[in-house]
Amino acid sequence: TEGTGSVPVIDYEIDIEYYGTVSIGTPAQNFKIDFDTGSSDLWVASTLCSTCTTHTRYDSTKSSTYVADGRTWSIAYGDGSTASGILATDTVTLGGLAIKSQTIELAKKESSSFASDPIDGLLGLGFNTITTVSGIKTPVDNLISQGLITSPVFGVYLGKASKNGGGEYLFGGSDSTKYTGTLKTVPVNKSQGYWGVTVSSLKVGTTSVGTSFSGILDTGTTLLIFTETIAKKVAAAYGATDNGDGTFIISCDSSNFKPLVFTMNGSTFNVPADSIIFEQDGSTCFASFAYSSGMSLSILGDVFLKNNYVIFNQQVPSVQIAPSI
Ligand code: 0ZP
Repeated sequence: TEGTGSVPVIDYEIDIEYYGTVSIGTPAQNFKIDFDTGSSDLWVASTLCSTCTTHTRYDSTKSSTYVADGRTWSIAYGDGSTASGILATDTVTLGGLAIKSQTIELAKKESSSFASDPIDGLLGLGFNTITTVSGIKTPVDNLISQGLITSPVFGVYLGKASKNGGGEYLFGGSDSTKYTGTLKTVPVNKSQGYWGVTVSSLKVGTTSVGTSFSGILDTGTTLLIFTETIAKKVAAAYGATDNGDGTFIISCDSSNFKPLVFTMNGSTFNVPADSIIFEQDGSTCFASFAYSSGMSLSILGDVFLKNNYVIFNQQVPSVQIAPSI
């Protein structure tokens, strides 16, 4: 299709994280990159990083299109992971679309959490108001301004390990083979730089467990993260027990579970019963919902997104959602 770029993503360790290939430089150097709608920085491990040995590292001396910048950057994520380094620009290729002079962040340091993580870096798909260095254009901004995509959208399909595994990010369009039913439009609040949505009601089957709360659609977060109050109501409805650290133990038999039903802009979207269990460790099962103490924002992470195809529209801003295949 003209004006679109498709990037297949790999499902890492049973739906914990999804990453695809992004090429940087001339000739292309290929990296495993986590596409994150919860942040807006594009960074990659570099040869300036002596501890990034488990990763493929970008080498600026091997790229004829590399341009130094001189400024520094540093980022800290919700889970405590951090990275920092210097800025540069280079050509970045996403699903065959070559973005010229994209600002890239070269990591000189990464927190130890990345050592066991397969990803070489992240590509933020949030709004440019939350880039850690102000005034930077995100890859999606440049795809639009450089005329590489005809529509200011990207479609996200995250597969499930229990089905077919990987997924697909489609820049510039949506893939109708990846969803069923009708797309429903939900307005987005971008005031905090995230893909913010209002959940007017949350139900376990027909039991209400929450009304009118703010959430964000975040591909970089594995689970569903609620406020402590909502998470405890959801847990009670599923008979799950609090581990005291924000996670819950749940029955390994989901056959009697009702789906978790989100209402947004008058339409309902489900997380089905089998997705309420996140993982099984022997005879112990962990729930796919959690809470983060003191957080007032809920996060609709991969547990929601692997069950619902989402078309993110940066221009309007809005999302269109339909059940995934
Ligand atoms: C994750 O979801 C982890 C997985 C994870 C973390 C903590 C507890 C878990 C329990 C069960 C299952 C998964 C858990 C992602 C992850 C997956 C696989 C390997 C990993 C290795 C190292 C580190 C993370 C790994 N992290 C969320 C997160 O921070 C947790 C969270 N807590 C969100 C609060 N909110 N995700 C960020 C992207 C990650 C960063 C991608 C580390 C992988 C590498 C962001 O999407 C979160 C975002 C928060 C915001 C939406 C409130 C953020 O930090 N944005 C940065 C901007 C800075 C705002 C300007």
